[in-house]
Amino acid sequence: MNYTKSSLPFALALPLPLAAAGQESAKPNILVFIADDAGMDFGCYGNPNIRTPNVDRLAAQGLRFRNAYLTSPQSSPSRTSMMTGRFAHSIGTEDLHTPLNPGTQMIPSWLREAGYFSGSMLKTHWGPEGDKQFDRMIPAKYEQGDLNEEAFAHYSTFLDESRGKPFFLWVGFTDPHRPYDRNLCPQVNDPNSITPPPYLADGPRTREDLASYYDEISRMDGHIGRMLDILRQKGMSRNTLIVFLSDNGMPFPRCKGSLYDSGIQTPLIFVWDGKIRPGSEHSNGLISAVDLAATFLDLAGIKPPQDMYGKSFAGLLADPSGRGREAIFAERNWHDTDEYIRCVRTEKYKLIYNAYYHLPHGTAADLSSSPSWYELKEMQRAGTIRCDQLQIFTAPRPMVELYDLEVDPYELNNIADVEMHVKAARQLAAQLVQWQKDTRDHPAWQRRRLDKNDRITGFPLFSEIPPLIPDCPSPANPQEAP
Ligand SMILES: [Ca+2]
Repeated sequence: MNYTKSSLPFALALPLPLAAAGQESAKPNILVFIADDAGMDFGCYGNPNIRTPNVDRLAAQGLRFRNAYLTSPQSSPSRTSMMTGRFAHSIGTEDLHTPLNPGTQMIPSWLREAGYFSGSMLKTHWGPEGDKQFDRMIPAKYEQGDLNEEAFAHYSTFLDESRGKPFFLWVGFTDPHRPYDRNLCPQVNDPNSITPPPYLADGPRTREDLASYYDEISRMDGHIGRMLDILRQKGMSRNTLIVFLSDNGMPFPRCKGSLYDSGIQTPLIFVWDGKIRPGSEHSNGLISAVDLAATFLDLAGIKPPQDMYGKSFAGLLADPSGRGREAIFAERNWHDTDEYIRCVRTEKYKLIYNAYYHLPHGTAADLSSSPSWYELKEMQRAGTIRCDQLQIFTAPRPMVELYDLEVDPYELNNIADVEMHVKAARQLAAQLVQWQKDTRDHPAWQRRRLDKNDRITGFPLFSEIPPLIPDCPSPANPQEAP
């Protein structure tokens, strides 16, 4: 266990005594806002061009985690992992769209034992076995590009219904997931003010594509502001822990679906009036989303199950100077294209293992039909594409990638074969293998799914999710791990 004070009951770790909350319940309400495919593009995370006043205000009111990472750059694996405190491959949800298995508990099940009333609205992506663990599935939908009025009314009703009990409410926005329609979303971000990351094209179609993504983030930001106003008007803010994060990186080439930081780093903000110091920041070590479940259970006074991988970081809410994890782990599996990628990340290094190194990087279908993708392909045809931009189209690719994140934050310079880093690479590879053993990861050769889309053209090959093909022929000397 790595988190400072994480073995202590949360109340003992707080500098501000819970008694100060008067007659309020010691168990906080927990309100989670989760974006769908948002990267680090928020004003409070250093993007000077995007308009996110409400999320920025949350950061000013609470604790902003600088180094938080998801366990997968894909929606359903990431969400089921954070909801169960385990890695997706440990619970059989590692391939996109795979529903939770019967009997696998998520956060609301455990919280119910502590007297919580739970609800979920909008995107879930864990399947019916997850849905039924909530007391309420709150009706809400987008109409004409905006969240309908009924959504806010039902949200308000849920809050009223929860009175007398602590609540756990999960709000899964579908912004800024593709497809984008600029006519259906207020255009509040200027394409000309955007600087694309270096691995994308700096052209008009990519800038317009990024502006559409920014606009959907801004729309979600407005919805968050409105929901927080309703919470405040009901006088329920004081004992409510508000959490904001994303489920995977932005829906652009080399981001969502990749294990680069652009795929797995997430904004993570915790706000709790009177308990978390406004404007505080955690940057000492790393945070993994696999620890969210244990943290919420800790705050609710519940001991996490023994087989839960995640550990509580509740102690950091009171003392953000405490140490986070030394290393985080993440995985990428089938997502329109089959993959078996694993990574370990420390503060300095990231080591990535690509089992299918003979193939180009598998890209999610919504990205390989995006204007940003086509603009890169045009540059490739014209011979103007740079090597780092070409990387996702190249095969074979490296089996092992190693990046020095202190000098190469975009992970463009693979130093796996640079002698001065070989010792570190070996240590990280050993850590990765141990994690795979500890979490019962399957070997890469054990089973496959067919690709749904061509890896180079993005052309759809199948309309349905191809079947899992278990018991593939094993190699002569099968390795359990890389
Ligand atoms: Ca997503």
